[in-house]
Amino acid sequence: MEILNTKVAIIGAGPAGLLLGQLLYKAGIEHVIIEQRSAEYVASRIRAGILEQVSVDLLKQAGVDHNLRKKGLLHSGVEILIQGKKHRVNLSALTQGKHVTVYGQTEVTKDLMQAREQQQLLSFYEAEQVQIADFDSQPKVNFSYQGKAYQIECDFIAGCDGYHGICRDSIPQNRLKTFEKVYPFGWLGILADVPPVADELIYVQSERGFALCSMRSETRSRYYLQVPLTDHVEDWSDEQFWQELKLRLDPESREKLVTGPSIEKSIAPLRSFVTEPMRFGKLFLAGDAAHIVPPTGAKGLNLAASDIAYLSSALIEYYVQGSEQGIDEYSEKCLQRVWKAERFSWWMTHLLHRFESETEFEHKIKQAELDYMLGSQAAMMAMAENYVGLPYEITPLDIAGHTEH
Ligand code: FAS
Ligand code: PHB
Repeated sequence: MEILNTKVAIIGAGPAGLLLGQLLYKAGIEHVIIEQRSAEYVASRIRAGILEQVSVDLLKQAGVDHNLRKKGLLHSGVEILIQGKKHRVNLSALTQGKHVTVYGQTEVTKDLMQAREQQQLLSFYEAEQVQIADFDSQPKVNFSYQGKAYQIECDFIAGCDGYHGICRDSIPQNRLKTFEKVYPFGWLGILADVPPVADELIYVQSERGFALCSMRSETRSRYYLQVPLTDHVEDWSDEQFWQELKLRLDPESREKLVTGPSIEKSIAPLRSFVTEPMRFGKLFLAGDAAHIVPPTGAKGLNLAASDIAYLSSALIEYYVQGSEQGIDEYSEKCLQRVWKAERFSWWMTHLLHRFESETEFEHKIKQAELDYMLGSQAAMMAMAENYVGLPYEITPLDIAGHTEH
């Protein structure tokens, strides 16, 4: 067995793990990333598409925003289509000029991976039998890589291994509490090299179910349909997808919709999930390893970024200033922002999706809530400030203004 020593062992090379690695590198803090999948697989995953301004600022501080500044699309509003009528939510006017940036998680991941490779930082892709131990005293990560056994001894472990990872499951059940809500439907998503149907996103509430018209660029579109959990992606031909989407759109959008062959098509289940706390001795959970939101509010990727903003600042404060304050406050600070995003994502999902179990009274109440929101400056302001992203409790790297690279 080969024994390696480092300060921080990061498990998982998704956006959370890669961004943490990049911020620690910028502060000169030694770390290693251990990832179970191949680099090609990680770089090919298609997921989120919307970045909050605070996430964009963090990627800039990490020094990986070159492509984002060139290719990211600034959006100052979104459309909500209710029973065939479109309503524009002017995000910028409602939030003193804030906006969101359309830039795929796939691109964020590639930018972070490219920076990591250029900086020649240590990453173990296709690691097997990854296990963590002693995270209360002398943290260790054991794994095999290319047939050889490794053990990493470190000061801290960052569990960035997503919802299905091993870090959360390595914590004794009596030390954590989880909260979960599973939704009775999924999102069938399609990616196609066709121009988007509109300049901004369209969130659709229709009698046939939710739909979302999004994009990755001016030539690549991303669409979603609410589908029953019993559906399988092979049940849906491209043609059937486009037909169903048209039935949920307004006449103008239906007319403008450009269809084409899918380059990716998949069904994602929807759940709300939170782990409390997010810190266990010298093990920190971050991103999907700690929480999941239904994608309706475009918060999943952005919550991973805010966890990493807090964790990177806490670790840099520890190594640069010898203070444990950020580490001690990590879990509480993350969870304050996580639960607000959980609420907003649940609320948007509740309002815009069709629930078979809904009574007629509940349906009328939902329509009244939407009607009130779209007619009230105050209610729209509340929706807009959550959608563009709530502020961080700290300015990331305030503490870590100390950068080595
Ligand atoms: P990730 O899951 O991205 O990364 C975890 C990494 O850990 C993976 O690379 C995994 O291979 C690795 N790993 C797992 N187990 C391991 C082990 N034992 N050892 C080593 N490595 C291990 N969010 C949105 O905002 N909008 C969306 O539209 C949206 N769509 C989504 C669609 C799908 C199908 C999924 C699954 C998620 C979607 N999300 C969306 C949420 C998504 O973007 C996440 O919030 C984001 O990927 C979180 O990043 P990480 O926390 O890094 O977790
Ligand atoms: C996406 O483009 O993938 C996307 C955009 C907004 C959402 C969810 C997903 O709310």
